[in-house]
Amino acid sequence: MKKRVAVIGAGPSGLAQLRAFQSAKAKGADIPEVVCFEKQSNWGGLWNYTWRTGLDEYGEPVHCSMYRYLWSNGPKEGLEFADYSFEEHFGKQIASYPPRAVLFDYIEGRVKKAGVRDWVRFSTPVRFVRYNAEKGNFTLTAHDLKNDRVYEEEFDNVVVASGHFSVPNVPEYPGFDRFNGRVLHAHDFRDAREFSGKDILILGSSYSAEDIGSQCWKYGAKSVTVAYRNAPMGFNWPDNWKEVPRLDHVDEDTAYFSDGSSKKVDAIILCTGYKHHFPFLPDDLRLKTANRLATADLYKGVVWVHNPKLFYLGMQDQWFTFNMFDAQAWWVRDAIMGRIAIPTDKAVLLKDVADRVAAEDAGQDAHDAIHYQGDYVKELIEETDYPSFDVDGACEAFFEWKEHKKKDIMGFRNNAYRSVITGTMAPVHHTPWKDALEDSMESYLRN
Ligand code: FAD
Ligand code: NA7
Repeated sequence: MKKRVAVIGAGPSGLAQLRAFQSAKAKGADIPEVVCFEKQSNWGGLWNYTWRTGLDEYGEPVHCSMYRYLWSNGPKEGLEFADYSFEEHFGKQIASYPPRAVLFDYIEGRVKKAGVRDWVRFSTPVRFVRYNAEKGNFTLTAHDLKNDRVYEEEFDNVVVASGHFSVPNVPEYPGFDRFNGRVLHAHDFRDAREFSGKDILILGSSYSAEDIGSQCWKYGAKSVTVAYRNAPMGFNWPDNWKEVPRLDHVDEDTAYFSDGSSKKVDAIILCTGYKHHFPFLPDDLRLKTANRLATADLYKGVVWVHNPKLFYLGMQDQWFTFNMFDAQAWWVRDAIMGRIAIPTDKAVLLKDVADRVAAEDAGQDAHDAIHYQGDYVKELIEETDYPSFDVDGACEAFFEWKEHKKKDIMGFRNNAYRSVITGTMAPVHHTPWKDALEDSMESYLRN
């Protein structure tokens, strides 16, 4: 009997897993039966935008954390698929910071070409996975939402690719319960126009704080105040943008900060990060990790050390995204197909994890972190047939990006970089980001 592999999630990570198996099949390999379970009605993961927030039409938590007008927050040259370039997809080179719809189209293009859509069971959340020690396999419980039918199936391997930027980390500060305006988490933010003309307070000092604040600024917020917990982002912000130390409390209409200052605000947006959350996994299979580059308990960043038949994709904090998920998916495919041997001594797996944690901790700054994750991507692709690409060149694009942000935080997206896959230089976008209020795919591709 053929091995059966379950993939949980059809976002960029899960789709990378499908493409990895399909590419082996295309080369003549006898691949396992692969079944991908996706709780949404379409693929693309976070890139599959919905206006919905809270619960969806079936009462399931909405996965989407993306918003209208979201443009890539890093250069596309850092994430390009090595086996499917932007030029192959769009028929030409495109500018470097594509809006969400453009990246969705690119992600979808590769898997459409691979012809793997019928490997995915849509509108089917996985409810539970348990390991059967006596049989050495897993029983997976899924819910077919359209037919409202819960069923079980057995699998030899399970690959968890359910993402970790969807379940919000929601702190509470004194006074939230009597604040007159709206308090929301970044996960529920959809349209910056809602905050046009408003004074907004943002908590957090990472990507969501930077980008949601920038969106609100771009679409006409009156002022943006960002309260940081540990350190400010420190960019050269516009005049109506201020960074202040941590929030102490709020009353009906005013926020009070730890330095004694205060600001009257209309709305509070919590850009306070996300939780690794796997309600469908029991204690012995469930990853518990901080959002970092070297995750807990994953050998090679993908193999669950406590049961090496279970794999996780994309659980790291991310400089590299799509191409790192590919590197992981190709490696996991080869481990499942017996082309790569996973050490049987658990001490070896644990040491690998400890070494990765120590190597990350030894880094001093973002520059080291980018190199660290680049080296990880290189390590994995060297062990499979994933097309080799200039990972150091991708790191260089990230370094340039960091410099461009330092120079002009509202203008960094006006820069262009060279593809490490095709060697072509991207065009400069036709309109500066801050003026490009209309960001449809048609408009973006009009270069
Ligand atoms: P996800 O995209 O989260 O996909 C996981 C999939 O699993 C989803 O389709 C979900 O429905 C499904 N799923 C979850 N639970 C279940 C279940 N129980 N059963 C079945 N299916 C399930 N990266 C970039 O490279 N550039 C960017 O500009 C960028 N911007 C971002 C902006 C925001 C606001 C966020 C939150 C993230 C951003 N990212 C960006 C990072 C993002 O994490 C990756 O690009 C990518 O989407 C991760 O892919 P994934 O497949 O691991 O997870
Ligand atoms: P991150 O990168 O995990 O950052 C979370 C931020 O939230 C970070 O600045 C934290 O502060 C801050 N935080 C966390 N808890 C609190 C509390 N209790 N009070 C105040 N501030 C808090 O999440 P993002 O959403 O920014 O980014 C996630 C992904 O989305 C990323 O990959 C992007 O591409 C898009 P700290 O810095 O630890 O002091």
